[in-house]
Amino acid sequence: MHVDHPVVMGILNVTPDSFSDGGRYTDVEAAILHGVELYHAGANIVDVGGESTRPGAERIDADTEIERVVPVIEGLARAGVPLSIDTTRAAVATAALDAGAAVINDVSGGLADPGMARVAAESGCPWILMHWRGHSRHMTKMAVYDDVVAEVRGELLQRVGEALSAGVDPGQIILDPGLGFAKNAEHNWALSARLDVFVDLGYPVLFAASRKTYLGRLLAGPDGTPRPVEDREAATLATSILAVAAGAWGVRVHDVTATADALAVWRATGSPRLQRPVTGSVEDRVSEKE
Ligand code: PMM
Repeated sequence: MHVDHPVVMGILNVTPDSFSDGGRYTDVEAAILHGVELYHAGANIVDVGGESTRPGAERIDADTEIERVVPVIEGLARAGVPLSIDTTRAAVATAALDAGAAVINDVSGGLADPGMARVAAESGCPWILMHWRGHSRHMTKMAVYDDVVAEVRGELLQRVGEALSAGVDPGQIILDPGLGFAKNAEHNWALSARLDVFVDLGYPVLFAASRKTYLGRLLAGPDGTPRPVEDREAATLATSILAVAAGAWGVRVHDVTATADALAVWRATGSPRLQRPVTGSVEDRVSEKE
């Protein structure tokens, strides 16, 4: 599958309880319609997920997950929409690939299900390996690091090593630092600031901050109430542009229309090639003008 960089991955959660769009697209027809809308708005890939990964979420069984995602994937594949399957389970990935998905988006980076590496190796499809330390129910207490950037990098490289020894081709691998997964706001900001460390590993990097809790906290009102999910879009766009400017291969977002506009601006500036070092202080420039 070839797509232009940067890739826009549109989020389609067919779950009753995801934090942003949960409950909106549980109806198959409505979900297909929304997936087609995301594609026409500029998504290069639509990411279909049937299990919520919000902090504290309870797990569902594999059959329920398959029942949620397969009819939606079949409908969208028929409409010609390129698809990824957001799952940590090999059985769900297999069913989704059979139904027409082209990419595995595994938030556990292969850790949750030892069968996932074989599915990826046998299918040869792109495999997004996200940094993860445990299922959502337990992940908050796993957010402990001395040096979050170094540790996430090291743990991701371990996942890459395991994938390669299972026969996955390096060309299949996409990395994701996993914002919000066993990470608090401070960890997310540290990772966002050093995306170059992940880009330098040589694999495409996916950045997925869209509407996440740490943006809500950053934009909290004077009484400390986090900004509601639906009012985090401007902040999301800022994170997306910073990520692609730092070399990210793609962004995973809810609002594809707004993201496509922001990326058009980024492309029009020719960034980052037009950047040049700043010489002299602002004061010097002002006095030059006088
Ligand atoms: N986050 C969520 C779900 N899937 N996949 C990847 N690769 N990276 C992420 O950070 C990620 C993901 C949770 O957010 P959602 O409820 O908006 O889907």
